[in-house]
Amino acid sequence: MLFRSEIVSEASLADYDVVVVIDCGEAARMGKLVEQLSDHPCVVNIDHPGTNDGFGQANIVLPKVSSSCEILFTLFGQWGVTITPDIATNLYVGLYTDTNMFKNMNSTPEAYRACGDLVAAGADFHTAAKRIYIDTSAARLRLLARVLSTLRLDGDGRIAGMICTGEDLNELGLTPDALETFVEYPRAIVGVEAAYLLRELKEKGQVKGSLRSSNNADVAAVAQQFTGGGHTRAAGFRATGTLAEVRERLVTALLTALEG
Ligand SMILES: [Mn+2]
Repeated sequence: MLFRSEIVSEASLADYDVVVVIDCGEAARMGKLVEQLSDHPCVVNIDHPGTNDGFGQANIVLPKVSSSCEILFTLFGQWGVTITPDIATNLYVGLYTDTNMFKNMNSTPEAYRACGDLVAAGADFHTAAKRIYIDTSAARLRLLARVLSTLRLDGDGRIAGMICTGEDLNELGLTPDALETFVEYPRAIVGVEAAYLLRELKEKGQVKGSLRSSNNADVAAVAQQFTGGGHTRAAGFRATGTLAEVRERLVTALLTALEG
Protein backbone atom coordinates (compact mmCIF):
# COMPACT_ATOMS: atom_id res chain seq x y z
CA MET A 1 0.00 0.00 0.00
CA LEU A 2 1.26 3.51 -0.75
CA PHE A 3 1.55 5.61 2.36
CA ARG A 4 1.38 9.35 2.69
CA SER A 5 5.05 9.52 3.71
CA GLU A 6 5.99 8.19 0.27
CA ILE A 7 4.19 10.98 -1.54
CA VAL A 8 6.50 13.70 -2.85
CA SER A 9 4.84 17.09 -2.74
CA GLU A 10 7.67 19.31 -3.96
CA ALA A 11 8.44 18.82 -7.63
CA SER A 12 9.53 20.97 -10.53
CA LEU A 13 7.36 19.85 -13.43
CA ALA A 14 9.89 21.20 -15.96
CA ASP A 15 12.24 18.38 -14.91
CA TYR A 16 9.82 15.86 -16.42
CA ASP A 17 8.97 15.16 -20.07
CA VAL A 18 5.39 14.16 -19.30
CA VAL A 19 3.08 15.20 -16.47
CA VAL A 20 0.12 12.92 -15.75
CA VAL A 21 -2.69 14.50 -13.73
CA ILE A 22 -5.28 12.09 -12.38
CA ASP A 23 -8.76 12.70 -10.97
CA CYS A 24 -8.48 16.46 -11.16
CA GLY A 25 -11.35 18.38 -12.74
CA GLU A 26 -9.47 21.58 -13.49
CA ALA A 27 -5.87 22.79 -13.58
CA ALA A 28 -6.61 25.28 -10.76
CA ARG A 29 -6.94 22.36 -8.34
CA MET A 30 -3.22 21.66 -8.77
CA GLY A 31 -2.54 24.42 -6.23
CA LYS A 32 1.05 25.64 -6.27
CA LEU A 33 1.77 23.72 -9.47
CA VAL A 34 -0.90 25.39 -11.58
CA GLU A 35 1.46 27.80 -13.39
CA GLN A 36 4.07 25.16 -14.05
CA LEU A 37 1.28 22.99 -15.39
CA SER A 38 0.05 25.57 -17.90
CA ASP A 39 3.66 26.10 -19.10
CA HIS A 40 4.32 22.38 -19.54
CA PRO A 41 4.22 21.09 -23.15
CA CYS A 42 2.94 17.58 -22.38
CA VAL A 43 0.20 17.20 -19.79
CA VAL A 44 -1.95 14.06 -19.78
CA ASN A 45 -5.27 14.58 -17.98
CA ILE A 46 -7.01 11.39 -16.83
CA ASP A 47 -10.45 11.74 -15.26
CA HIS A 48 -13.99 10.34 -15.26
CA PRO A 49 -17.54 11.76 -14.77
CA GLY A 50 -18.01 15.23 -13.42
CA THR A 51 -16.74 18.55 -14.55
CA ASN A 52 -13.40 18.40 -16.35
CA ASP A 53 -12.29 21.34 -18.44
CA GLY A 54 -9.85 19.32 -20.60
CA PHE A 55 -6.74 21.22 -19.52
CA GLY A 56 -4.25 18.63 -20.84
CA GLN A 57 -2.58 18.26 -24.22
CA ALA A 58 -4.00 14.74 -24.06
CA ASN A 59 -7.30 14.27 -22.24
CA ILE A 60 -8.50 10.80 -21.28
CA VAL A 61 -11.81 11.82 -19.73
CA LEU A 62 -14.26 8.93 -19.82
CA PRO A 63 -17.74 9.87 -18.61
CA LYS A 64 -19.05 6.33 -18.15
CA VAL A 65 -16.21 4.96 -16.05
CA SER A 66 -16.51 4.65 -12.24
CA SER A 67 -13.18 6.11 -11.29
CA SER A 68 -9.81 7.23 -12.52
CA CYS A 69 -8.32 4.06 -11.04
CA GLU A 70 -10.58 1.97 -13.28
CA ILE A 71 -9.22 3.90 -16.28
CA LEU A 72 -5.66 3.22 -15.07
CA PHE A 73 -6.46 -0.46 -14.60
CA THR A 74 -7.72 -0.67 -18.19
CA LEU A 75 -4.67 1.21 -19.52
CA PHE A 76 -2.28 -0.98 -17.51
CA GLY A 77 -3.97 -4.04 -19.00
CA GLN A 78 -3.55 -2.67 -22.54
CA TRP A 79 0.10 -1.88 -21.84
CA GLY A 80 0.83 -5.31 -20.36
CA VAL A 81 1.79 -3.92 -16.95
CA THR A 82 2.13 -6.66 -14.31
CA ILE A 83 -0.36 -5.86 -11.55
CA THR A 84 1.54 -6.49 -8.32
CA PRO A 85 -0.38 -6.79 -5.03
CA ASP A 86 0.69 -3.22 -4.14
CA ILE A 87 -0.57 -1.82 -7.46
CA ALA A 88 -3.76 -3.87 -7.07
CA THR A 89 -4.38 -2.51 -3.57
CA ASN A 90 -3.89 1.10 -4.63
CA LEU A 91 -6.17 0.75 -7.68
CA TYR A 92 -8.73 -1.07 -5.53
CA VAL A 93 -8.76 1.81 -3.03
CA GLY A 94 -9.53 4.27 -5.85
CA LEU A 95 -12.43 2.15 -7.11
CA TYR A 96 -13.71 1.42 -3.63
CA THR A 97 -13.71 5.03 -2.48
CA ASP A 98 -14.90 6.63 -5.72
CA THR A 99 -17.93 4.34 -5.79
CA ASN A 100 -18.36 5.04 -2.06
CA MET A 101 -18.08 1.33 -1.22
CA PHE A 102 -20.19 0.43 -4.26
CA LYS A 103 -23.10 2.49 -3.01
CA ASN A 104 -22.99 5.16 -5.73
CA MET A 105 -24.64 4.86 -9.12
CA ASN A 106 -21.21 4.69 -10.78
CA SER A 107 -20.83 1.12 -9.41
CA THR A 108 -21.05 -0.35 -12.90
CA PRO A 109 -20.62 -4.02 -13.81
CA GLU A 110 -17.20 -3.02 -15.18
CA ALA A 111 -16.26 -1.50 -11.81
CA TYR A 112 -17.21 -4.71 -9.98
CA ARG A 113 -15.32 -6.78 -12.54
CA ALA A 114 -12.20 -4.61 -12.21
CA CYS A 115 -12.34 -5.02 -8.42
CA GLY A 116 -12.69 -8.79 -8.80
CA ASP A 117 -9.60 -8.81 -11.02
CA LEU A 118 -7.74 -6.62 -8.52
CA VAL A 119 -8.62 -8.90 -5.60
CA ALA A 120 -7.43 -11.84 -7.70
CA ALA A 121 -4.16 -9.93 -8.26
CA GLY A 122 -3.70 -9.65 -4.50
CA ALA A 123 -5.42 -6.40 -3.52
CA ASP A 124 -5.56 -6.26 0.27
CA PHE A 125 -9.25 -5.29 0.43
CA HIS A 126 -9.54 -6.11 4.13
CA THR A 127 -6.78 -3.74 5.27
CA ALA A 128 -8.01 -1.12 2.80
CA ALA A 129 -11.58 -1.21 4.17
CA LYS A 130 -10.39 -1.22 7.77
CA ARG A 131 -8.01 1.69 7.32
CA ILE A 132 -10.34 3.80 5.21
CA TYR A 133 -13.77 3.22 6.72
CA ILE A 134 -13.42 1.53 10.10
CA ASP A 135 -10.35 2.70 12.03
CA THR A 136 -10.89 5.92 13.96
CA SER A 137 -9.72 7.74 17.09
CA ALA A 138 -11.41 9.09 20.21
CA ALA A 139 -10.59 12.64 19.10
CA ARG A 140 -12.28 12.05 15.79
CA LEU A 141 -15.43 10.74 17.48
CA ARG A 142 -15.43 13.85 19.68
CA LEU A 143 -15.18 15.96 16.53
CA LEU A 144 -18.10 14.02 15.06
CA ALA A 145 -20.16 14.80 18.18
CA ARG A 146 -19.43 18.51 17.81
CA VAL A 147 -20.14 18.60 14.09
CA LEU A 148 -23.35 16.54 14.40
CA SER A 149 -24.59 19.07 16.96
CA THR A 150 -24.65 21.68 14.14
CA LEU A 151 -27.04 19.60 12.02
CA ARG A 152 -29.70 21.74 10.40
CA LEU A 153 -32.50 20.82 8.02
CA ASP A 154 -34.03 23.12 5.43
CA GLY A 155 -36.56 22.91 2.63
CA ASP A 156 -38.97 20.60 4.49
CA GLY A 157 -36.19 18.16 5.26
CA ARG A 158 -34.83 17.94 1.72
CA ILE A 159 -31.56 19.70 2.62
CA ALA A 160 -29.36 18.80 5.58
CA GLY A 161 -25.97 20.06 6.55
CA MET A 162 -23.41 20.66 9.24
CA ILE A 163 -20.52 23.02 9.90
CA CYS A 164 -17.08 22.74 11.45
CA THR A 165 -15.13 25.67 12.83
CA GLY A 166 -11.38 26.05 12.87
CA GLU A 167 -11.46 25.76 16.68
CA ASP A 168 -13.24 22.40 16.48
CA LEU A 169 -10.21 20.97 14.68
CA ASN A 170 -7.57 22.89 16.63
CA GLU A 171 -8.93 22.08 20.09
CA LEU A 172 -9.01 18.38 19.29
CA GLY A 173 -5.60 18.46 17.57
CA LEU A 174 -7.02 17.20 14.29
CA THR A 175 -6.44 18.07 10.64
CA PRO A 176 -9.25 18.51 8.08
CA ASP A 177 -8.72 14.90 6.96
CA ALA A 178 -10.66 13.95 10.10
CA LEU A 179 -13.84 15.30 8.47
CA GLU A 180 -13.67 12.87 5.57
CA THR A 181 -17.04 11.06 5.21
CA PHE A 182 -18.83 13.17 7.87
CA VAL A 183 -21.06 14.58 5.12
CA GLU A 184 -22.49 11.07 4.74
CA TYR A 185 -24.40 11.53 8.02
CA PRO A 186 -26.74 14.29 6.83
CA ARG A 187 -27.01 12.57 3.45
CA ALA A 188 -28.18 9.39 5.19
CA ILE A 189 -31.28 11.05 6.65
CA VAL A 190 -34.36 9.68 4.89
CA GLY A 191 -35.93 12.41 2.79
CA VAL A 192 -32.72 14.41 2.37
CA GLU A 193 -31.89 15.11 -1.26
CA ALA A 194 -28.84 17.33 -0.82
CA ALA A 195 -26.35 17.37 2.03
CA TYR A 196 -23.45 19.64 2.83
CA LEU A 197 -20.55 20.02 5.22
CA LEU A 198 -18.88 23.41 5.57
CA ARG A 199 -15.60 24.06 7.27
CA GLU A 200 -13.61 27.15 8.07
CA LEU A 201 -10.27 27.29 6.30
CA LYS A 202 -7.07 28.60 7.91
CA GLU A 203 -7.29 31.65 5.61
CA LYS A 204 -9.60 34.06 7.41
CA GLY A 205 -13.02 34.41 5.88
CA GLN A 206 -12.66 31.36 3.63
CA VAL A 207 -14.95 28.37 3.77
CA LYS A 208 -14.66 24.99 2.09
CA GLY A 209 -17.80 23.06 1.24
CA SER A 210 -18.53 19.44 0.43
CA LEU A 211 -21.81 18.62 -1.26
CA ARG A 212 -23.56 15.30 -1.73
CA SER A 213 -26.88 14.42 -3.31
CA SER A 214 -28.89 11.30 -2.85
CA ASN A 215 -31.12 11.41 -5.90
CA ASN A 216 -30.97 13.38 -9.11
CA ALA A 217 -30.05 16.76 -7.67
CA ASP A 218 -26.93 18.00 -9.46
CA VAL A 219 -24.70 19.33 -6.69
CA ALA A 220 -21.82 19.90 -9.15
CA ALA A 221 -23.96 22.64 -10.74
CA VAL A 222 -24.43 24.25 -7.33
CA ALA A 223 -20.71 23.97 -6.54
CA GLN A 224 -19.96 25.74 -9.81
CA GLN A 225 -22.04 28.72 -8.67
CA PHE A 226 -19.42 29.08 -5.94
CA THR A 227 -15.79 28.30 -6.80
CA GLY A 228 -15.83 24.59 -7.36
CA GLY A 229 -17.07 21.60 -9.25
CA GLY A 230 -17.15 17.85 -9.09
CA HIS A 231 -19.57 15.09 -9.88
CA THR A 232 -23.37 15.22 -10.01
CA ARG A 233 -23.66 13.52 -6.63
CA ALA A 234 -20.43 14.64 -4.98
CA ALA A 235 -18.91 18.07 -5.38
CA GLY A 236 -16.93 20.67 -3.52
CA PHE A 237 -16.18 24.39 -3.53
CA ARG A 238 -14.51 27.29 -1.76
CA ALA A 239 -16.31 30.47 -0.83
CA THR A 240 -15.57 33.76 0.88
CA GLY A 241 -17.52 34.66 4.01
CA THR A 242 -18.19 33.40 7.50
CA LEU A 243 -19.55 29.90 8.04
CA ALA A 244 -22.98 31.36 8.81
CA GLU A 245 -23.02 33.55 5.68
CA VAL A 246 -21.88 30.80 3.36
CA ARG A 247 -24.41 28.44 4.92
CA GLU A 248 -27.27 30.81 4.09
CA ARG A 249 -26.06 31.36 0.52
CA LEU A 250 -25.56 27.66 -0.02
CA VAL A 251 -28.96 26.66 1.37
CA THR A 252 -30.61 29.24 -0.92
CA ALA A 253 -28.69 27.87 -3.94
CA LEU A 254 -29.58 24.28 -3.04
CA LEU A 255 -33.25 25.16 -2.59
CA THR A 256 -33.26 26.78 -6.04
CA ALA A 257 -31.50 23.75 -7.55
CA LEU A 258 -34.02 21.34 -6.01
CA GLU A 259 -36.94 23.39 -7.33
CA GLY A 260 -35.47 23.38 -10.84
MN1 LIG B 1 -12.84 10.60 -9.01
